[in-house]
This record gives sequence, structure tokens and C-alpha cells, in this order.
Amino acid sequence: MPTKTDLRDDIQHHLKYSLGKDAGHAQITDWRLALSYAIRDRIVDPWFASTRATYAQKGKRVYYLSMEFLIGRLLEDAVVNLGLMDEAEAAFKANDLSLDDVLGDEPDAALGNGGLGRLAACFLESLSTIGCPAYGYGIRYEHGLFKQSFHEGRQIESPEDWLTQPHAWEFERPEAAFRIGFGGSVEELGGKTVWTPSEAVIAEAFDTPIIGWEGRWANTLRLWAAKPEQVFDLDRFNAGDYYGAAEPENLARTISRVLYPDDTTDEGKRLRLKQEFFFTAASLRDILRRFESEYDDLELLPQKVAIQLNDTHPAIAGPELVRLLADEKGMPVEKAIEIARGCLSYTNHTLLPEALERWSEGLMRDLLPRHMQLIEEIDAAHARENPSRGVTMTDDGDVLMGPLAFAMAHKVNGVSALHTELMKETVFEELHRLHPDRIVNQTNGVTPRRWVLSANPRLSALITEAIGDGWVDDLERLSKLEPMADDKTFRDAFAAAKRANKADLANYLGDRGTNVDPDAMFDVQIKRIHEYKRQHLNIIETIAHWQEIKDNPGAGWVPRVKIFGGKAAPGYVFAKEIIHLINAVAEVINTDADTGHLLKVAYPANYNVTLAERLIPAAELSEQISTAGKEASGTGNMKFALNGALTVGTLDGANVEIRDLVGAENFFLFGMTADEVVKRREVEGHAQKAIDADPRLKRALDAIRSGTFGPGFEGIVDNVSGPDYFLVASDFTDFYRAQREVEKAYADQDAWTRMAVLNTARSGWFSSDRTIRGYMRDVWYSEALAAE
Ligand code: 9GP
Repeated sequence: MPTKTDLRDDIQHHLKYSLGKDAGHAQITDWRLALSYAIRDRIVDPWFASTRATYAQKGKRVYYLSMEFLIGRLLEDAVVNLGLMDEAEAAFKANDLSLDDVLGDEPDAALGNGGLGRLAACFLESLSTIGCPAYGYGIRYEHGLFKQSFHEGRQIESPEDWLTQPHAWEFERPEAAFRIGFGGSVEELGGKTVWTPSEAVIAEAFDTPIIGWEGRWANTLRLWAAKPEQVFDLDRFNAGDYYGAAEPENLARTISRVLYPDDTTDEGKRLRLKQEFFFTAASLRDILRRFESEYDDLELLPQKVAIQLNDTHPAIAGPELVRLLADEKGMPVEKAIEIARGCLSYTNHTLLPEALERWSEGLMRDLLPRHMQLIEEIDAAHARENPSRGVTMTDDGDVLMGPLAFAMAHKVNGVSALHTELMKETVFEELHRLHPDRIVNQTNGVTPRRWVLSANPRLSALITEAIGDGWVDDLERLSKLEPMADDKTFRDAFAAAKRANKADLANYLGDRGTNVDPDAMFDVQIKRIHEYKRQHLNIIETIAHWQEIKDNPGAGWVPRVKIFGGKAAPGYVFAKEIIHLINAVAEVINTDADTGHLLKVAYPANYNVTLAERLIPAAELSEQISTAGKEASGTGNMKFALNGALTVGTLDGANVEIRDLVGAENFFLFGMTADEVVKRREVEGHAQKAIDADPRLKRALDAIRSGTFGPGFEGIVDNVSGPDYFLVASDFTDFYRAQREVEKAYADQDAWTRMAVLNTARSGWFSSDRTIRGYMRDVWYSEALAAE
């Protein structure tokens, strides 16, 4: 294995022999690929060692099945985890290149929509850091989440194309391939149930090693690509039907072509179900193959295999595992259900009814006829064992994937304390009554390697100087910073790091056309655009604030930059209107000579993981303002707090736990609680009542309606004044109050910094290492191993 000191030589070697370039002609991408190969070489040995250790110690393996892995860039993670930043920097300096430019050339692997996918990526890194033998299983989408640009303030989507350049991290495994069938018929043949699909594709594996902190352990992310069984129809080609000849390939490839945009329309339902079955079935076959290479007693499966279903997307794993065990291995169905349940567990990530998957029974029967039969059997077995007030896996002609996943899992978890309690009281009320020990909580977390160490080198250096570097894989050690909140020298250094991050961001925004003052407060809301996340509450409050400033520009206002980032699902019209409104407000406010030095709105396009890594370290105020009861957890909220931003937020998701830990006095709380939200909705005309009671809100809405920001925003005003399901109007007044509290606190910079230090010092619990240890203990019953 090459040693650290050879990195420069190895880069040169790969430039020449892997890429066929000499240094004089190499482009930045060539250098980036050469570095990636040199780094990958250093991952392979620990990767093999981890696999050998798992076999040697007969470790239990964890399989994390997820439709999404929002990994972003991998190169920096790997360089950081191997401790090679200095060497890599030196190697490029010798060639007059900056490591930042090289790292910045890597496209973002955007194989996810938002929090769920990013959580999966943090978990992969933590699993490796901890040394928990694990595989991530997902789909190798050719096109990840769409690219966003703005035209006249409106979102424009274009295809993402991360695979147009070679993907340096993956190893193609043509030998690891499974035939995945769809449709067809089911027959009883000689006492056996046989499913004969009418069409099939091949799932081919691509492996990416994921290295943990200090290179101690590496796991695998195995993504499946769909290929045709027969590359090409020669008969049709020879008959001159060139399009027809390519049809099998096109049809198959469609399955892994595009990441499905969540929370959107019904279109493509059939394709989505195919995607779900495709990767789940391939993964289960791979899991069974690996198990059978070591053990010959299938009853050992739950002792050796833990399969985590990330949301209901892979919930077809229940019936598919039962089918494999019963139809293919000859186990009685009831036994197969018990064994499958011993392996499977399910994470719920949302209570939003529209996001809880249902598939029509007709579609299910057509695409997966044997699975539909087994769903009915699972349903009947569950009903026999658990006399209940009507829990069923089907309803109104639909298969309900939530109850199915619940019934087939030995543990079901929510992702924050509040969310888990609400699951028990709402979506899974009856199932919880029947299985009171099944639901557990595992509050989300984020990997500190990516979200502090790499993203915020200035803060990281300061922390390490103060308390040593043990915090990187033991984040609760940040609590040692707590006394330093009272140390003026430390506070000044903390504030200086933040100021420098803000200056960097101000340059970035300036390059994109929005000039902002790095001494203003940086107030950030970055996340998918959704009504429940209430970016419209934020922009309406911004308008009201602007109007107040205009009335009295000399009143000593705290200068602010309101920064937004996020994409709307292409089919989500209202979310797109919110984007348009934010951009329209920015256009007016940013060019207002009276207020320009006091208030700016910035909305950089194409928010992604890399942009988050730039924004979060520079943020001072974190907007976590969802309608209480709607945000399952949030993970951005944790990243902000760790990086020393204060939160203005509702009692929703993990905000509750953040506030408990950082202290109520270091958190700006506003808004109704989840219970109050439910009651408020019952008040007749609640929105209008709130508007009538608050002239500022009325004036802001009037300005939007009357066209101050251009035409076409009546829909938003009508919604906020009428149904207002997400209670923007009812929470406005308290939000406005909280924002003024924020300004009052910010005016005393030193006191603010003290609160920011305490946010960092008290947020160590939000490491995804802690979350993964919780899953290992309460859900997977698995243990960490050490490679030799
Ligand atoms: O909306 C939740 C978000 O609150 C949570 O942090 C994340 C990870 O658990 O999952 C999100 N849910 C989804 O993306 C889809 O259900």
C-alpha cells in the first residue's frame, strides 16, 4: 500500500497511466481524477481489511436500503478522513494549483431530494467511523436531483448529469448482477408457488467504498443500475427497425435513469414502483447470497442480518423476503414472515399524509402479482394474531405501505422525540396499541466530519486548539467549550472565524449578483421549498420588516441579509410560486436606496450539499419555522447549531431537543405548539382573524396583492388569508416579535457570540455517530468491529 508520503508521486502516476495526460496539458478535472484515484488506492486496503474482519468475526451486517443517498462530493471527505489534507495541498502547490479548486471540480452526487437522502449519507459515514459492518443499497441514478436556475425569478429545471465525467469512486461489478422480473403470472406447480414474470431487467452492482474517520474502517455503498437482458434486438435492427432494436435497452435503463422527485404528482407511479422493487429485490438477493456463503441455516438470518428500510420506499422488502424464503427456499409462509420480521426494521420520516405511500391494488397485482398475494397473506396473518379495530394493509383499493412496513418490522422508529410520540398518536395509533414495544425513537444526527471539520475549517481549528481533536469522533466533547463562552479571548476568536466565513460567503453572493455587507446579520433558511416549511412566512415577515424600516429608516435597525436556498418539486405549483415571490421581493428590496444598507434578500440558485457547506458556516441565524407537528426532525437545524448559529424556531421536530440542550435562553422560540395547531385549525376564519388583529401582516399581504412585487401572487395571499392550513397568518405575529428579539440580542455582539459558543458547545449530541449507536443498540442488535 502506498504511504502518505507518496501522494504527490501517486497523483502524477495516475495522471499519466490512468488518464493518459502529462502535467503540462492536464486540466483541472484530470488533476481531480488523478487525486481521486490516488486516494481511492489508499481506501482499498482498509476496505478489504474491514470485509475480512467481518467474515473472520462472523459479525452481524447492517443493510441500509434507501432510495436516496445525497452524498454530495466524496473526495474531500476521503482526504479528510485519511488525514491527508496537508499532503494533498502540498502536492498541488508544487504544480501551482490550489487544492480547493481541485476539490471544487467534483460534481455533487445528488442522488437524493433532501433530508432523508442526506441523513442516509451521514449514516454511511458514521457506520464506517464506528466500525459497524454495513452496506448501503440504492439506485445508481444516471441523473440525480435536477439543476435549478431562475428565469425572471421562476424556477427552471434542467437535468443533472453527474455521470458525464468518469465517476472516480465506483467499481463496476458486472459479475454481481441479478435478474429482476415484473408482471406475469403465478401458478401452483407440484406443491410450489411459482411466479413467472413477463418482463425482466438486470440489476448490475456498482460499489463505492465509504471510508470512516482516520481510515479505520470502510463499508460499501452498492448502487444498482438497470440493464436490459438482451442488449439489443438484432432481428429488428437487421429489418431496418433501428429505434425498435434499441427499445429493450431504453426500457430497462429508464428504471435507473432519474431520481424521482418526491411530494409531487401521480405521474410515473408505475415507474416509481418498479424502481422501488428493482433495487429492493436486487439488494435482498445479494444479502441472501452473502448470508448463504457463510451459513446454511436460514433461521440464523435475524442474528446475522439487519435490514433497515429508509422510509416506505423499500417496504416491498417485506413481501419479497417472504417470497424468497417461502417460494424459493421452501419455508412455510408463516415462518418466513417471522424470520423476515426478525431482520427488518423501518424508519418513518414524515407524518404528511400525501407522503405516506399507497399503491393501487390493481397496479400492484399487475406489476407484482405474487407480492399482492403475499400482502394479503401478511394482512390476514396479522389480523389473526392481533384482533384489532380495523388495521389493514389495504384500504379503498390501495395497498398501504406504512402499515405493511410496520407489520413486517420488529422495530419502527421515528426521527425525533416529538415525531415519535406523534407517530404513536396519529398515523400508527392502532398499530402502536397492538404492538406497544415496537415504536422507538432515534433522533437524527449529522456527521461532524463533513458538517464541522470539512465545512468549517476555521471553527474546527479553533475548537481543536481549545480542546484537542478528540471531538471529531466524540462530538459530545464539545461540551468542554462551555466554560470558554465566558472567556473574552475565545469569544473574539470565535466571532472572527464567523466573520471570515461571512466574508467568504459575501464574495460568493457578490459574484452571483447580490452585494451584501458581511457585517450585517446573516439569516438563513435553506431546505426544500414546501408550504409546511413556511418559506412564505419568512418572506412575508421580511416584507413587513422592510415596510417598517421604510417608515422610519433612522430608527437604529440591525442590518440583515435574508438568505434563502432550496428547490421545489417540479410538479409543486404553490412551492414554485413561493420561489417566484422570494425572487420578486429580492428584486424590489435589493434596489431600494432607502433600505439597501439595512436589508437584503439573497437567493442563490441550485441549492445543494456543496452550497449548504458554504452557507451553514457563515450563518448566524437559523430559520426553523415549520408548522409545529409537520417537520419530522430536520437535520439542517443541527448543522446550524453546531456551527454556532442561533435558531429562531417553532417547537417542531428536533428543534425541541435542540432547545432543551442549548438552553431556552439561547434559542428564539415562537409559534403554536403541535396541539395548539390542531385546535387553531378548528377556529372558524382563523386566518382572517389573525390578519385583522395584526396591521403589519395586513399591510404586507396588501402590498403583495396590489402588485408591489409584480403581478401574479394573489394565489399566495388568498391561501394565507383563506384556508391557511399551515397557519402562516396565525403564527405571524409571534414570529415578527421573535425576529425583533433576535435583533435586540444581535445588537450586543459579544453577548450574541456567547450564545453562539454555547450553541456549539451543547450540540455535540447531534452527531450521527450517536444516532447510529442508538440503532445498533435498540434496533439492529449489532456490534462494532475493528479491522486488523
Ligand atoms: O421531512 C423529514 C425531515 O424532517 C427529516 O429530518 C428527514 C430525515 O429524517 O426526513 C424528511 N422526510 C423526507 O424527506 C420524506 O419523508
